[in-house]
Amino acid sequence: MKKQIPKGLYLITAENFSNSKDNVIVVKEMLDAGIKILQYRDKYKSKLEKFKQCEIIRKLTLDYECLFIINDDIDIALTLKSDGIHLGQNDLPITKAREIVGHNIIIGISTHSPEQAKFAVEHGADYIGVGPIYKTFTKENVVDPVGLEYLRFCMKNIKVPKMAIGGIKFSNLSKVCKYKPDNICMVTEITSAQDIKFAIKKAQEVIKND
Ligand code: TZP
Ligand code: MG
Repeated sequence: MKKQIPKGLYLITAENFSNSKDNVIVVKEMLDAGIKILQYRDKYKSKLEKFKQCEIIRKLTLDYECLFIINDDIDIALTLKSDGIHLGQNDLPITKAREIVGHNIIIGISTHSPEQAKFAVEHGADYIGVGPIYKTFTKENVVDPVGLEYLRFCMKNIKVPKMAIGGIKFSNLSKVCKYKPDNICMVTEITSAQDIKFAIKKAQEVIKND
């Protein structure tokens, strides 16, 4: 069965911005802090290296009851029975991805415009990424920031859960929270924190109270 998407902080791995720690170490710290939705994302490793990390993370996320989404690699997702996959605008079209993964797996789609958001939902996306809200240096070849206006549009017009992403830091978190997205994604603000557990608790407090 397709799992429910928990609201709140949505975290993504970024080994290049993790103070020389590997993704597995960082994920353990995130899980210990109580995160409930995690995406494995790594643009630099070989398939085998990604598979090995995901294999460990799949076990950990089951133990901690954390939803596990894999970016890009549908084959790894199917092999390890992740809860979902996340695709961008230049990946396999959502309808083709759905044919492969079936209906018990969550598909999240990154969107950057009202047209892309509507298209994703009409073609069966279970949630959409909305961003980048602000400028980000985490992702290569990223599109220009879409700003909070696009988040406002999605909150008003798009039915599936919305995940705000891109350049979200403690300095602007409250501002984004005001729009009440279902999920808020902070990548490097968390992965590069000296104390990941503390950073997660702090973010969760802001999200809960705003
Ligand atoms: N997709 C859109 S922006 C982004 C991704 C994966 C990176 C966001 O990273 P950060 O460090 O929170 O700006
Ligand atoms: Mg992709």
